[in-house]
Amino acid sequence: MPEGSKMKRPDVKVVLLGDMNVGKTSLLHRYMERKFKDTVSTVGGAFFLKQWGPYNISIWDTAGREQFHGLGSMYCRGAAAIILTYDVTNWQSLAELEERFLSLTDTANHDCIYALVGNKADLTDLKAHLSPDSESTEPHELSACPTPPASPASLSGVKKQVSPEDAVALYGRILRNKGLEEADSLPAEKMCFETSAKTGYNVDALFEALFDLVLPSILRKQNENQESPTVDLEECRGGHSKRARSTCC
Ligand SMILES: Nc1nc2c(ncn2[C@@H]2O[C@H](COP(=O)(O)OP(=O)(O)O)[C@@H](O)[C@H]2O)c(=O)[nH]1
Ligand SMILES: [Mg+2]
Repeated sequence: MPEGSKMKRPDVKVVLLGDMNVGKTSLLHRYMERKFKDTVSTVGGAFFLKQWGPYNISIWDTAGREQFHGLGSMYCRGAAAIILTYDVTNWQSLAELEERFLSLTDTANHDCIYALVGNKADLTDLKAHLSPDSESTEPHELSACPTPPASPASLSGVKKQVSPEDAVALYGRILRNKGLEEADSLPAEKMCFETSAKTGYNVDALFEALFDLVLPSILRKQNENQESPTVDLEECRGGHSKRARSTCC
């Protein structure tokens, strides 16, 4: 691609799915902008492009509101990884993943990778609460399940409603839903995370682990010499989304 070209061709697509308010937009902001804002809104969907080594990864944020649900399966088309996000303080947000969002992922790649992410861990877990709100790229232990010790008294007092075991059990059901054998798939311990967009806890670890895991998918696609859709960033800027990278705010 010539230098200075406005056209960027995503090599692979990663999608964030989950109910409204679980923190999808905040996670993306935290990772891309290294910041947390208390009020962010998502209009329809927005994507960011992340350069990962020689590759361009598009990360799609979606709006969890009812009116955008029809678009969910469109966002998932051709996805190499889907981040199913819930709020650890809200049991229903986990249930919704199975009840409403899983069916939207049928349009993803046949070898799509699924990650389950319980966000807002800062409200329930001391380690996530104390995680430095910094630029640090030091990964926390990837085994976000099991959870760090909780100390609700010193935290928000908000009760943790979803345990790591609940997430692991759902991960198993997702694999079965997709007709995948657990033995041949990525293990739940590697694919279940607890994060805090607020403090940054496990956020880099989540995205970077996923990026590494989708590399084979990129290579396979390149081998097949498949064309991936080209995104004209300039057009996105001029169209209904003002900034391709941050139409969400
Ligand atoms: N305490 C806490 N609040 C969060 C976290 N992530 C998001 N929030 C808050 O939850 C609300 C919804 O976040 P948002 O990113 O808009 O959720 P989305 O609808 O899934 O995109 C906002 O008020 C955020 O400030 C987090 O990790 N910890
Ligand atoms: Mg949002």
